[in-house]
Amino acid sequence: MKSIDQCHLYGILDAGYTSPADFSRVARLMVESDGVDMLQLRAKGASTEDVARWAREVHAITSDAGVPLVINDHPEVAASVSAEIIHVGQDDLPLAVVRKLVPDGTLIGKSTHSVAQALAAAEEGADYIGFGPLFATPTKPDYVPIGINDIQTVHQQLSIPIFCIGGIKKENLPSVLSAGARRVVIVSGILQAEDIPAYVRDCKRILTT
Ligand code: 3NM
Repeated sequence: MKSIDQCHLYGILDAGYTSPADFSRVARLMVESDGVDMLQLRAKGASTEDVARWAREVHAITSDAGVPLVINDHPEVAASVSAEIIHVGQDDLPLAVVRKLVPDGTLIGKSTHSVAQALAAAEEGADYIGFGPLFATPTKPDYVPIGINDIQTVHQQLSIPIFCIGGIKKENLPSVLSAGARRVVIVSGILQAEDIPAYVRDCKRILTT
């Protein structure tokens, strides 16, 4: 199983783009032949039972690939399927509470939308943060983009892994890396690619060379 330090490309299986009936097929495409390093299951508004069922299916695939599975928002599901990571947002439970709901050793990630929130999440004990949205994105339409100017600052101030997110695509990945990013989350770029494994491979190459 990859450790978080080894993870640079973080993919999300998002019910807003992929029908849950297709989760397993798309998860396989995302992790195959050295694909995404981490995979999150995100299904806003779905029931706990549904998320648990999808999580079990997807976890079988990610485990075989040695890729940590991240569950968005549902600590009890992360616990029941022994997912490696739980991810929470600013409006979710405090990390100390989340930590009690998941087995020891489960990592916790938190979404942050400013340098102040990033520092607070690290202080609260997050194992990694998401930092964004860098650019406007239909995947999270209500959020104001924060741009790329704070990427360097946040990397100077934190020692936990920072995954930049929001509007990142293969095409703008080089400029995001030039602005100081080292790790990224790409949602729609991957899920809407005509050839998902090829898109992931190209992004990995840009991230690691
Ligand atoms: N979280 P795309 S931005 C799920 O800033 C999510 O916390 C964000 O999707 C944050 O790669 C975002 O399609 C959407 O822009 C990212």
